Amino acid sequence: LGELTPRLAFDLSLYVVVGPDCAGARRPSDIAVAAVQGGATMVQLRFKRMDRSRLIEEGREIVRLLRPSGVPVIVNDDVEAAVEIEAQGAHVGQGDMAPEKARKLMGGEMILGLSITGSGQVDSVDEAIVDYLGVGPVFLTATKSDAAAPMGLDGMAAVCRSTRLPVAAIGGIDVENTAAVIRAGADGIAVVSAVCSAADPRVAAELLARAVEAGRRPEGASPTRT
Ligand code: TZP
Ligand code: MG
Repeated sequence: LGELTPRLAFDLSLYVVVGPDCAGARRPSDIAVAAVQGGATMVQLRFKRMDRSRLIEEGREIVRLLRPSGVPVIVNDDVEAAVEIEAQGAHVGQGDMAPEKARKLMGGEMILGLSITGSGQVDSVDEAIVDYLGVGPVFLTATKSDAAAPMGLDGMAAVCRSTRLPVAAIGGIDVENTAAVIRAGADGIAVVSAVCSAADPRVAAELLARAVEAGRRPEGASPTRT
């Protein structure tokens, strides 16, 4: 019967990843709220090295603040924390908890994301268990010190062609290259520094959301007026 529980809806268009590392003097919750005000459609809490009680505390606060927006909050790495803070989902990497185990802990409703760093990892993904793929790094990034080699737009496009799951491209994505990433086949972009290190995270999110839209229009088409 668990398999009949419908998954929560989500939209990968602009997936903003917040962490204490990138927040500077600002609180992760301030950045998360600003990002959503600017048009983020999904928020990930990536609190590497934060002690667990603070993760739970900050996480609960962000879940509470974002609830009225309907934007899902996804917790990186710690599936149990995601359940505990009543986040909408969890995201695991290749070296983290196995998706099968994560799904058992989460139940049928919560959203589960999986990182893909190369096309060889796609075949083994169970599309009934995992809901979306985070694919990258697409470009060189200084944000993740242990990141795999960049796969480039072509590598990312190959992954997109080999899965039916929606793909959020990650790694070195900014307002300049976003449209090309979308044209290459990504359903959305996941960014850390492009929003978290911006002087104004709300404005940064707005510009990125517009760039995603631009990437979805036929090349050369002009934006529709609103
Ligand atoms: N996974 C692959 S690259 C990356 C993660 C978490 C970091 C992306 O950060 P940025 O600042 O958007 O390049
Ligand atoms: Mg991880």
